[in-house]
Amino acid sequence: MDFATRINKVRERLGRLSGFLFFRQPNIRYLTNFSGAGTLLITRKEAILFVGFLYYEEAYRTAVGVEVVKVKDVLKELPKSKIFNQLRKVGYDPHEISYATYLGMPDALRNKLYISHKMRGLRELKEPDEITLIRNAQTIAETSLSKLKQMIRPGVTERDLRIQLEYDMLQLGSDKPAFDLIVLSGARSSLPHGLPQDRKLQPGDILLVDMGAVYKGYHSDMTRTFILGENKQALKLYEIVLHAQQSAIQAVKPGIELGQLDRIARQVIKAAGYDKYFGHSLGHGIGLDIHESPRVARRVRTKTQPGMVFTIEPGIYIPDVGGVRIEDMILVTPTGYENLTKFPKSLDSAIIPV
Ligand SMILES: [Mn+2]
Repeated sequence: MDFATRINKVRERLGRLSGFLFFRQPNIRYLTNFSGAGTLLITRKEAILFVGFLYYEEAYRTAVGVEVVKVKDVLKELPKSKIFNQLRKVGYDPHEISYATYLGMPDALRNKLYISHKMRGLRELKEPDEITLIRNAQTIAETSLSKLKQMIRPGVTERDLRIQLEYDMLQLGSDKPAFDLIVLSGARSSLPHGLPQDRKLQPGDILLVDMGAVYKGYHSDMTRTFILGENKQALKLYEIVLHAQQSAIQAVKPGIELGQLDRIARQVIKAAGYDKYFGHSLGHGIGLDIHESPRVARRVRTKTQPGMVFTIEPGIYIPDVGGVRIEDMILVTPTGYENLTKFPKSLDSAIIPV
């Protein structure tokens, strides 16, 4: 990882700003290697990481290419610092702070801060090292899901499955789960982001598993839907969703609009008559955040570029009946794409005999 190049990327994007303040962890980690809490100021000449007592030791041991300054209250101390006083306009992304933090800023700080979206796409194009870490996270997830598949049978609960998945991923080296793992069965599978409960699996159930690992800060994200034994309606939904997903994936190449990918998948679902049951966007960028730029949604005009990694995850969710979602991570390559998700998803592989 070349942190100096990354900091230069920030400087190239400054435009008329004399500096930029970062408050959120993933950006700070991306730019400094430091994975704790702090505030990072990047100017044309300097890069200073402000941290409190809790993270000071970690920061000076791990941060690369920045000066580490210990503070008690960065919001009060920053505007008094010599470096800050030399700056005129300092950009920040309001998504990185809470409204309470904003209200708590002294005027001397707030008066120099300008809302800026210039750094939104900073992490959009992944370096080879980052892709390797995403692959590692995905391998952990796939190994764990393969093992979990052996456990899927009537009588086991959503919670049992979630615990096993989380345990196996941690044991295989995951920093933590990439998000609260989603394991939903029967009609509950229609809740796109529901929480696993004590419901026992039954013959004929749909089982939706949305899961991811984190490896050295980098996330993976995958959804597989299984069918326990016979369920004609589930088979039908599965085939439609799989067709929608494959249609969008096969269209990935450099220069295609991200919105176009969404529209391709949505059209397949619409043609089958289920578009009102596909209420979310097609996918999202992934990396140091589970959801990051770029968005893969209907009206996004941004064009794909080699190095982008994003999910493609169409779904159909019918209340009181159930839902099907299939999610892979796609890397845009110079000639097309690579599917980073290798876990089987054919209809045959989704059916679990009971
Ligand atoms: Mn996802």
